[in-house]
Amino acid sequence: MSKFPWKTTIAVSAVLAATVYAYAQISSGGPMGMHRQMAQGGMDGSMAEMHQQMMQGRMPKGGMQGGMHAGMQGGTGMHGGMGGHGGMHAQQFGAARTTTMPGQDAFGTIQEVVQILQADPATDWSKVNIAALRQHLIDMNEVTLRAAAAERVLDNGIEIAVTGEGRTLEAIKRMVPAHVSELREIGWNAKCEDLPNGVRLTVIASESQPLAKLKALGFMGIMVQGAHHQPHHLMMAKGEFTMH
Ligand SMILES: [Cu+2]
Repeated sequence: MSKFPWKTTIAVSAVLAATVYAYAQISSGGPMGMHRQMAQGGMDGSMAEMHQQMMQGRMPKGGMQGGMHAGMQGGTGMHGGMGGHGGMHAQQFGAARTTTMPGQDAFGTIQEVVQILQADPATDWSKVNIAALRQHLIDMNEVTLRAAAAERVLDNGIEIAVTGEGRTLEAIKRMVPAHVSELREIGWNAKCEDLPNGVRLTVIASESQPLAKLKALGFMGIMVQGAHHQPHHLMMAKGEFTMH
């Protein structure tokens, strides 16, 4: 990661977008390339089995690398995703391949933000607050993975009781109402009311958000609408944003 061009001098917001794009390319390039090969029947029995073992987490690292290399050679999946990143290509296929995954997603998010701040000479370290970003990422984890969501379909919308206890409840109370504000800004008819152990989120159907879609999206599909988290995380780390 340390050789990305964003380490140079472009404006921070543009840098963030570019970095997010690059991450998306990397994370989709590998598996997609492999799946594409499988779909085209290019993967023989042993490769398919290896793929299955890998998905189940049983594949030893050394074996995987050889198998991937053999399977991907000559395919266009990886090349398409990687664009002009010659260095990345060498990392994927060369003898001195190194790892790129940071570990947990929250760890990687913080690492990316810290790298951006360190690369920017204008960073005001007296305001930087990585602890606040960490707390928010814990909130995201709680709401995404631990909150209970009881959905009820109305005649003209969907009503979701989002509940939890302790740290999960704190996260629900912070994140869901803030997200409703974001939804309203992008034109959704949404509201949020307090419950003793959480909140009640209501979204009313519209022409652009029909009832069938709201039902299909459910709690988490509604929570991921918009793209405010990425820029907000950087602002939070810079101490310019306390809640969302
Ligand atoms: Cu967030």
